[in-house]
Amino acid sequence: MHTTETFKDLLTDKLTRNLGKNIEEATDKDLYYAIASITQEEINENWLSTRRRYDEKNERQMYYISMEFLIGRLMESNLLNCGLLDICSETLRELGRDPENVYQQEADAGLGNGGLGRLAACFLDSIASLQFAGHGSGIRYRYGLFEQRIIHGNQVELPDYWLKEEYPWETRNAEEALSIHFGGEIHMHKRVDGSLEVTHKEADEVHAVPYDVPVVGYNNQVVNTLRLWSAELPAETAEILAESESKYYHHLDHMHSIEQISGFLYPDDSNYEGKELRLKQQYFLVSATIQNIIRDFKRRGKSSLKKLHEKIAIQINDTHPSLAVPELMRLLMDTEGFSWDEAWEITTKTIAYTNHTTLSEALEKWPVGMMESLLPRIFMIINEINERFCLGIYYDRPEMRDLIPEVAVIADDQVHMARLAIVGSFSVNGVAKLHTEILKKREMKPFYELYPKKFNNKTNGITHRRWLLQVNPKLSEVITDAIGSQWIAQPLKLNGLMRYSNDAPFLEKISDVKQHNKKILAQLIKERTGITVNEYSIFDVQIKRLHEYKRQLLNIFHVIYLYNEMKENPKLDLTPRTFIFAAKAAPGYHMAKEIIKLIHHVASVVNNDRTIGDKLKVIFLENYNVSLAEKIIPAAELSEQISTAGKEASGTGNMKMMMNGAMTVGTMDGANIEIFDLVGKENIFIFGLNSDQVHHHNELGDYNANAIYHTDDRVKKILDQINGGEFGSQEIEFKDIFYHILYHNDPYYVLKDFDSYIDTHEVIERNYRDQKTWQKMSVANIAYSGKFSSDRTIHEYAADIWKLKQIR
Ligand code: 26V
Repeated sequence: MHTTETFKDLLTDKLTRNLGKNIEEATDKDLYYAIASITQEEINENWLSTRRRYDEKNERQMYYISMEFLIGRLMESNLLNCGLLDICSETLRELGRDPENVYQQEADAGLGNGGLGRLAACFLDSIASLQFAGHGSGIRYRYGLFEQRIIHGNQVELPDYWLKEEYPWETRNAEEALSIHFGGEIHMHKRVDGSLEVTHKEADEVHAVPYDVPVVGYNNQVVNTLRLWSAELPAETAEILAESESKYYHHLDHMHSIEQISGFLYPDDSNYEGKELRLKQQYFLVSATIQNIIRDFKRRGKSSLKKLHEKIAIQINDTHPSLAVPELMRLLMDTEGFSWDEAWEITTKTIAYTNHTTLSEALEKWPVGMMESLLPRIFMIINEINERFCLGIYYDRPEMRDLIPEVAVIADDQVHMARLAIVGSFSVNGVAKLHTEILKKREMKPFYELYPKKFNNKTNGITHRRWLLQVNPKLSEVITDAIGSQWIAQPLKLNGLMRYSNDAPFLEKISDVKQHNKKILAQLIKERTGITVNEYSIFDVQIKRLHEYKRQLLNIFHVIYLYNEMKENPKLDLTPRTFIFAAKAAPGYHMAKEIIKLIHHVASVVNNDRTIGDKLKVIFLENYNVSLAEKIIPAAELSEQISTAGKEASGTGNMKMMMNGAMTVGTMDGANIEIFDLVGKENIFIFGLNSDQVHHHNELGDYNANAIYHTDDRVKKILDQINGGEFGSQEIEFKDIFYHILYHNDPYYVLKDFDSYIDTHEVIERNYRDQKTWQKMSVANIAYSGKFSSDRTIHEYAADIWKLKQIR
């Protein structure tokens, strides 16, 4: 156990030995690297012993393959999980340094777009904290998700070169590099025993070099691994190319094109584009991971590969890594000598698939021609999978013959990746109850009929260690003072807080913490935007990627509505509100960028109107990422989860804000439904169409946005203001939004839900005025949030899909 004295000694020692500096001379960056090095030393011992333990006991292991791991900063969570966070922060304060400033020296690892990537990061934390043998496998992108700047209301994207300075948490393991092959020709040769020998000629070779990042369990000495692969030119290729000068430029060219493979993260999570580089990335990740799994399995030397599925489970995060199916087949057949049937049995007992969206725009399909020339052997195998699958239906399920074109893995000259993932796996799961039901009853209906047992639900979760304990230490303390610290290991115990829902001093404490967090956020807003917000106003928060279906537009319409009301009736007794937005738009997503611009222009009108004062403020915080979320969430009072019902698979921001005592205003969508089921209708604000209603309107085509425009004066006024340049100027107008709503018939039902949304916000306002009631609601939300710890989710995956035991 450390004291601030012993920790200070450690720091002094590190600084002298590594930098030749003393503590007084050390910059925040020096301190950051010194603390990282101290932490890494703590971690290394456990890392080694964890690996040894898994090998010796031949423990069953799980590999989570994901194109995204949105891990954010690691220093605080590593310190927390090693039991050093408090002592480290205290030491820094004793030295007259602000721990925040030191921890902020770390680059925020933005290796993901949003929910899907952050979920993968939360899962790794829970897997290690619950002592499961599970690892992550991803890509070490040199550029993470772009940095967002707003210039005159327009989003501008800057490259995120997060590896500019040394990243202290990674270890390069070049000796474990693997070769990946692209292009070339496949030659088949029949051996004397009748088996096929497959050789791959003239292929381009790429090296996959692993960089390992430790995943530290909470207080339990477990350290798992997140292995991130980097694409490099193989040394031998470099030598050949270096032979002559004429080849030198060719060499550089070739090297650049190879390094592109792990060059950047694709930033568009709303619209799938069939870009060859993205396909290369996917195969690169999958091939490196599967080769690595087989190598590890053999190195352990405990059982035959025929039993791979008894020792290994592979979870694929969405369809992005679904080439794992043909790649595992390829390796088992071409290198390990298994027959098709043997290989298929092993593969389909090893791989499990999670679906994260039903939006058709995001469904991955690769042109047959591209797949065939880039991955000739993989394409042959997919073809064979498809033929056997279609024949199977034809003969075994004749009643489904008509459906073959709808379910075929290869159809209309494209490879349908979700179909490949379903056919090639033993488990298909959705990420919230409603989402899984929609998969079974609608989107994947024929597959559900074919394989009812494969389908299952795993409602998402978030790590309460980062999203409560770490980001909201004051709230954590109040909770622990009331119910003890057991909730940290068993988050369901948070429900013990219900005993205090009528305890006035306790409610007071909860509200003091929120006020404190709001004050801190208000300071950050002031620093970053120059705007002073009323610390006692309602902090109404919508933070997530910008998508039409998430309906940031509905939120800003509410703002405009309130503004109009105030202008009409300046004496209106409105409870002051601060609307807080943060969102990145995909660089090529025009409508999303228009909505960001509209939010800014409405903000500038509202914020600068003296008659409004601090009754209404609209804040847009730039460059939403994990670190910014960590600052906003503890201060949130209202959590906007207002997607068109049926569109948001789960949502996880909803869980984070609930856990920090915010109330949800939301539709019956994704995990909102499960929040509703837990807290009851008196502790959540639900509005709008439900998913069945949305579905029926879509089916019948009976929705008429134009009719609402002509009958609801409030709506007409808002749309006309937008169209008429009221927010903006002659040059800046929002005609596209106007036309989109009226001439494309408002595909996300913004106008349809407007009335109910406005009414609900009036209810919210009345509730907020009764602070006692509001605080009680807040406590209920915290108390029931334990279900949304990713520990619960991981227990379910481990029991139902991965069949992992906790290692004691
Ligand atoms: C799709 C694509 C398409 C091609 C290019 C890059 C890219 C990157 C990501 C995606 C996936 C979009 C799906 C997604 O992020 N789903 C979200 O998953 C969360 C975790 O399960 C869930 O909470 C959100 O509701 C869901 O939208």
